[in-house]
Amino acid sequence: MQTPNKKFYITTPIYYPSDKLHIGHTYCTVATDTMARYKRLCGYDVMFLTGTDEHGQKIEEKAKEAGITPKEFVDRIVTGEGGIHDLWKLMNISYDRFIRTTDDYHVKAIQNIFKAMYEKGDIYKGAYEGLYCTPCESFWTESQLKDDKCPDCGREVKPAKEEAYFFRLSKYADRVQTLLEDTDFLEPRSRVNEMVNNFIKPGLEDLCVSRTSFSWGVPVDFDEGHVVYVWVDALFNYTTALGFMNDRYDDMKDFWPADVHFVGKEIVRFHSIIWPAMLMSMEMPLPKKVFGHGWLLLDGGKMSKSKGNVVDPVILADRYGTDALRYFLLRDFPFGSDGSFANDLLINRINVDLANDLGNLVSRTTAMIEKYFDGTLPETQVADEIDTPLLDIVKALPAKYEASMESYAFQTALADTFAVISRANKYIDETAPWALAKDSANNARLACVMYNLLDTVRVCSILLSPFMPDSCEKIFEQIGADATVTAWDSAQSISLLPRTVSVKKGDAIFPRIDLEKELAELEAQAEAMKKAAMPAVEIEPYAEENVDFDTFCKSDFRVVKVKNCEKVKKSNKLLMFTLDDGTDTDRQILSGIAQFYEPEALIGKTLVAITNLPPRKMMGKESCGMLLSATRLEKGEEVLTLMMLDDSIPAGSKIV
Ligand code: ME8
Repeated sequence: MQTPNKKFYITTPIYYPSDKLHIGHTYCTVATDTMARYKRLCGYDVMFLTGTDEHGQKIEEKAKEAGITPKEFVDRIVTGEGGIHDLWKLMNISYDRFIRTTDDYHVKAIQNIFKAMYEKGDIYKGAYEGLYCTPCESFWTESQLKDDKCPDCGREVKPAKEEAYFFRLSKYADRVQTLLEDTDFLEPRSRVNEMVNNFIKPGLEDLCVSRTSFSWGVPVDFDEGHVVYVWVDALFNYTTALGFMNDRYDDMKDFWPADVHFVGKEIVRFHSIIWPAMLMSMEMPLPKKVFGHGWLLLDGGKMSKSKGNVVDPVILADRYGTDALRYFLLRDFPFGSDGSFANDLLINRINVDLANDLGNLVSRTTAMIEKYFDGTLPETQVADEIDTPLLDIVKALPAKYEASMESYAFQTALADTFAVISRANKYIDETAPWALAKDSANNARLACVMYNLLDTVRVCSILLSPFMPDSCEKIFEQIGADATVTAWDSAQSISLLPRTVSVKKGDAIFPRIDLEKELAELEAQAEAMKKAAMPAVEIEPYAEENVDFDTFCKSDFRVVKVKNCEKVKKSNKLLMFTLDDGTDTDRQILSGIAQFYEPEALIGKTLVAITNLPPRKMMGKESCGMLLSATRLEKGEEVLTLMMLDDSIPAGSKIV
């Protein structure tokens, strides 16, 4: 049923413009776009918001490294060539509004919001002492750390102390817990237990909501030197973009509360605990739902630019088409769970579903109608009972599809639709049009078969259009379906195409891909990207003097295992290693690498040592050998990486 004038407000997270976006970011935005398009198709007046989260220490530091201002830095990534705006254009993202947290109206609104919570007494001044993760802009308590590292990103945390403002998160703990446990505010349901057990039950502490250690943020306008915590700044974007506490827009009454926020699983905590608590403080209605989707993994881990394991959506969309990529993302991975990305999955999916099943159905049907009927079907058509199974599943499809879409089960909606497409291909085999065409007495029957195929394609393409908007338009054109038979309501009925419909066979909509060739090319490209991501190294001059072979052979290189490693007291540089060198006696080596490694992180590692150097005393301790490492200059600074070997190599093995 069309639902005229009903509003639907959906958001993506606002992305950090600290690097180029990768396929993981694209995944979330494509899902949101598909949902927005589906709702528009159903007759809703949709507001689809996306944007960028431009403040914080990470951006400030990156801009400094690049030698430009933070604003110049984010402008490059957001609006510059190949930036976020370009990516969303390429991916056909139909957002209605794009917010940048550096937009004036947003900055002013955040100041107003911060002051309102302060005046209410929900924000107060105190001092913060804790462990800070700079990339995540998050303070952690000792007990929240995972293996002494940030529980979100696994990186080092640093002790930090600052005078700061706090939000009384603890005051809202009970209400938030009830919200999570007693309503379906947060989905999938499995995320509720995680939030309640890991964060709420252990005790919600008040949240530090201002920073003084950097300045790239929204200034607290009543206390110079403080900037608003980036997550307060970021979360309220969902309301400031509608005009909350500012004059730029006036859409709060129409679109707030949001129908759904789509967010990745690692930011569910911010959206399902901190966000509702702050809205409660502001006495505002809560969003109807937060949906925490899974991650796209690569080689078993989360994609990250710093690890050099990202997949570039631009390369894939350029090679295989935007729609094919959009389809793959939502067809292969269940939205609420993690999924592993791989190029062969993408290519096989395109070949099997799009080129073979859908593409072939359209091209075979239109080609046959051109061949047998010069492109236009005759009025007289004869039905047969063999048509019934196909027509029955076409009729049943929209309700199933709708149920899946309403529960964000994109994968199921697509699987069901493609089951009908496969059924239609089977119907071609069952009805054998080429046999019917041999005798003109069968013309009316043949026309009916062709008509049923076209109409099946029409219904399926309506349902696929939120996923693959451009391709479905092309299909509509080829099968002669104009706007009067491609709206949402038209998907609910079969046989809506005019009986004497004319088709226009066009180019293949989804060309088949040569799997082997493409995989090789993609791999070569990924290698090149990895290389390009490597930091530029200043090569030290090579030694001019040769060493004779016998002298070289005297050096005794051995595999050693780190049994213990600790800092040498009163030394900034030295780490003291206790090593298993395969003999019964531990070997002690001192190494001036404390600035590059935390000693605990090295325990258990397999390293390489030269063992026949004369023992030497450093800071009163004896060192028997030297550990080998790779050293180089990066941006003028010395960087060092210890040579580490596969742990399966036993200690004492000689290296020759
Ligand atoms: O978190 N697979 O920004 P962000 C799936 N600025 N999703 C992924 C992904 C992957 N491999 N990598 C990233 C932020 N994402 C904040 C949001 S909202 C008020 C502030 C998703 O650029 C990630 O899960 O780091 C998150 O939902 C989104 O991309 C933005 O990540």
